[in-house]
Amino acid sequence: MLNATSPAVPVVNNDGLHIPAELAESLSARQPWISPKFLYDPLGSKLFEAICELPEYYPTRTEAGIFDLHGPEIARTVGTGATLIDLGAGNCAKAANLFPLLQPRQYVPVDISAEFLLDAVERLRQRFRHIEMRPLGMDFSGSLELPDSVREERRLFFYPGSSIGNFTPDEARDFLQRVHAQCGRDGGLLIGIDLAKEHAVLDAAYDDALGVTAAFNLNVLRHVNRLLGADFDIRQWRHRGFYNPAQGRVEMHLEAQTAQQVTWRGGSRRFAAGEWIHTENSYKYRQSDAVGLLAQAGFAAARAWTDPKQWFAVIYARA
Ligand code: AVI
Repeated sequence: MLNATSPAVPVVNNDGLHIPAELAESLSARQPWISPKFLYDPLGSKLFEAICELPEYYPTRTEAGIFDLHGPEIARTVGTGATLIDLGAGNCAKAANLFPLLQPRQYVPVDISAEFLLDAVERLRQRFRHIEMRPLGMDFSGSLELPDSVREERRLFFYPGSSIGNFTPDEARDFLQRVHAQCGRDGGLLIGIDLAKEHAVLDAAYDDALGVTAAFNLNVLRHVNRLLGADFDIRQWRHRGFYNPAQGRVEMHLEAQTAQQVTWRGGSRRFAAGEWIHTENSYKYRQSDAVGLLAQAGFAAARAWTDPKQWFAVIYARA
């Protein structure tokens, strides 16, 4: 079990003392919600890996296609030999695919799921012995203070997969401002953005036939049971995932199948049958709006690459 003193993956900004209070508060709200960061315990991270393999879940494949097609040009644009800071690195596969092109001097994968990250980095170290790797187990959604071990020269932040869509646009701008502040003078950000598209494509991507996304969403209740000492009965809840056109986002919720009382350390709540817990938003952007957001966050000139269907964009924004 990793903890804050683990030498392999220092866990920072992940103050376990505050997590139960944060969860108890969001579950007690008039419209209950659970932060999407709690989707990523070790099993949740594995389920997300499986989602990325699903035929319905196009973002991972589409983004990889953009890198396959435009990789050399992207590398020429962003340059080589940088400190590559991979936000939400997960299994590190996306960054690792780019190592031959980007040739990072130092690789800093950052993820809230520290155990999962450590396993991935151990495997990666065998393959890329010449790259210095400094994994960080860290919840970077609220603050992005990097330790001194992260080189300051030529910081290239990598934020693929359109994880930016899991923030509201206001939160996204604030987050991008924090990234910009950490970039340094000659740094930049290489970011993946899921673009607005046909609603049926989005509905299928977030409610797949095999039920993997349902398992990913329901697993958050198991994680909450552990973190909060709660007694959610997973069988009493159902996954909902769909595009909300009024908000320009996909939403995930969990719907109570029966009326029930859920208890946790220091609190409890009654859920009516049919009541929803909101677990995730995934905003879909127009490319011009995404570029505008980056500009608002302080980034200068941006270059974008997209796929033939214009479903996804990879954008490089210079600090
Ligand atoms: C991590 N993030 C970009 C995913 C998304 O598409 O919003 C998480 C996800 N949720 C359901 N499926 C995938």
